[in-house]
Amino acid sequence: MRLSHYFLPILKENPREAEIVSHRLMLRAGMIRQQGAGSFSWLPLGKRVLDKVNRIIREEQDRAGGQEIIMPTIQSADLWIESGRYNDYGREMLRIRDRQDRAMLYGPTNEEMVTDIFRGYVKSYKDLPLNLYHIQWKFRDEVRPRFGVMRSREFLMKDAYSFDLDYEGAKAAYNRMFVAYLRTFARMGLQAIPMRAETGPIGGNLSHEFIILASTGESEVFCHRRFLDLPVPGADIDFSDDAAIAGVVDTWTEPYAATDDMHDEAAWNALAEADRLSARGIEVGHIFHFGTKYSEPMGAAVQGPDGKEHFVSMGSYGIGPTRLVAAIIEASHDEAGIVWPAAIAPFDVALVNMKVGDAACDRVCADLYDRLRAAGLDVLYDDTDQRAGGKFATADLIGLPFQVIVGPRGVAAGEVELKDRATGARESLSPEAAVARLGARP
Ligand code: 5CA
Repeated sequence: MRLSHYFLPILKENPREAEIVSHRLMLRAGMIRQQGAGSFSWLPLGKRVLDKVNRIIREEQDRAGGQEIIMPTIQSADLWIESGRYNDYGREMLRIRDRQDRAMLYGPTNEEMVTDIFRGYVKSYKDLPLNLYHIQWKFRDEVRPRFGVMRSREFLMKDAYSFDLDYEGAKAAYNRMFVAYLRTFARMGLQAIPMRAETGPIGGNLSHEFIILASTGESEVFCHRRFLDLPVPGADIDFSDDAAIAGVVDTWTEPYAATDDMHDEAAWNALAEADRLSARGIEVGHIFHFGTKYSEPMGAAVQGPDGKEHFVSMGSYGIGPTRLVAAIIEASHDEAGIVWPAAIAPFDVALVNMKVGDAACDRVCADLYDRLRAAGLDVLYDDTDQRAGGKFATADLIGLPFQVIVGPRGVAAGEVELKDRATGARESLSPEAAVARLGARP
């Protein structure tokens, strides 16, 4: 992509409304635009990151046995009356009337709708286990939307729903999602810690939140330092091996970890002082097992091997991709701007032409642009007539993992400069060597 043609509305000044660094940097880097209280448009640079985040989420959901669907944002109140949640959900739910004066709502979550899909088709235990997920906009009329996309009213959620014959099956389904989450966040360069959690309006009695440690997090969290070194399973983990998956979950639930609502002072005090890690955290994922809470009132049952009808045992599993983008920035930035982990960077390389109009610089850049792309890299080519200082500031602000800087003096010597955004390390090398180096990266 040529920057001269790219819609990247960079802000020079710090926006006053932004209280935390991710919100400030997302506005400054032209990733998002606020449209109303807790409502944001995603501009091209932001949309690219969101797509990369969603792609990793999808790959890991699919690997763990999930099947992607897409359900509507607007739901009929009838389903929620059936489950008994319509009145309980409270003022966070946006209630709407259509032209026939039917009660509708903008979905804050989809347990009822997916249970309705299930009961319409699945009648036998032989069709289980089943896990259906979608990535769809949600609306929650939060009392205090704040921190940009971190706590907004309209936000994206990946919500998966599992259906099993009995508790044992449902627990195995829960475990698969647990392990899929460990992999999902690790692939994004994040250290996420699973913590026992309250279940709130979703319900049930088994639940974990996945928390990223960051000083701007909304909740206070307490955990054992051992979490920082626990291994995350590789891509070859066998999701059909219930015992192996349960083993991973045991390893990751054994050390102490709790958010402030579930904190147990006695257990905490029993830890050696040096093992205690108390910090602030951001909830990026939340998984729930709630058994027959929805299947029973909504009549979602299958015939078991015993010939009898059984209400299915269910769980739901959420990740907030829009919040995740902000959380990644909270975890990875410096004074100059964002430092994207390679897997979710909007482009791999910024190609900076320091002297547009200089025949030699233009030629080297055009050639590099083609060759880097031919090597499979996403390149943002700064071919604008901005001053060099401004170009460097933009490249640092938007945080692409590498910068290839092409200036007249270097070109005369047959060299360009390669800068690693995360470490700041710079090195001069030939254009060919730069292509070879960047193209060889995994
Ligand atoms: N149905 C269940 C799981 S699918 C559910 O709704 N869970 S949740 O309420 O915990 O939300 C799931 C995830 O959505 C959260 O972990 C968080 O990452 C994201 N999320 C929730 N509320 C917001 C919000 N107001 N703004 C941005 N992301 C949010």
